[in-house]
Amino acid sequence: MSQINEYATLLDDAARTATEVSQFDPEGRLSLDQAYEIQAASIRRRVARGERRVGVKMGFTSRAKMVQMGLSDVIWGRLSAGMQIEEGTSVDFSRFVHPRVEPEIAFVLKHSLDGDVTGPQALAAVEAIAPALEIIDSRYKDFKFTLPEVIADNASSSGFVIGAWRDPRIDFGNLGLTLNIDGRVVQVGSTAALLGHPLRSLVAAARLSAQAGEPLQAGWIVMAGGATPAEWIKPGQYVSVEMERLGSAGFHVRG
Ligand code: OOG
Ligand code: MG
Repeated sequence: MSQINEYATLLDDAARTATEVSQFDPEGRLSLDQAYEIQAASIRRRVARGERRVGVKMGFTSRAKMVQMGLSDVIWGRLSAGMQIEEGTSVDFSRFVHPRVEPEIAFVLKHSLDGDVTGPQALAAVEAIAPALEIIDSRYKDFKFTLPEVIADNASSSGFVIGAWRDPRIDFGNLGLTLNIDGRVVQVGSTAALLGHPLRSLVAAARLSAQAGEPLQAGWIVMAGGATPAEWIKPGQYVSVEMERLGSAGFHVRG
């Protein structure tokens, strides 16, 4: 087995069985291309098990996230249907290693988006926008990793929750938001934290996906990235995002 497939299998097994693994590239020697190859191979394993590809997630698109994780390059990962958690439902804590949650904004596309597009072109392809939560769950011990390692690990993606879809003509460039746990506000932020405007995250998603030979498709979801630092979650909690004008989205963590 090639080393790429070996790491892809290691990470896919870790995600599937909610088991942590040791860092395999603590000095960051793998190239970013190799890291994305590992990610692609690990997602191929999910697809081979019957999971449908449903979109893309962006990472480190806010300063808050870059600072929290100590990395400053925008990264991306692949979303599959198995990662989606129905809004308002419960998710089993045992499905995760050491999950964290972060507030995001999600796009769903009505047209494909190929390569270099402008903000207005990207917006014209958006069917709807929604408040969203991402559950990130690094497969690495202690949630510690280098840039190639987190890319290989599908940018820590584990679950996502999407609230009611809204009209994308709402000006979503600077919407206030809170992350709440059991009704307590634990993070405050704005959609402007995402590269200055979340649309820039969609433009970057279009470029990076096309570069990887997998341009954004009609019907796909794009998660724009965490607008605040992520928070640990625990069994028994109710976690929600409340976003100005767009409403809320939440889920329960079952112990
Ligand atoms: C990597 C994933 C980053 C975001 O929204 O910035 C990410 C991590 O923090 O473990 O999903
Ligand atoms: Mg995220």
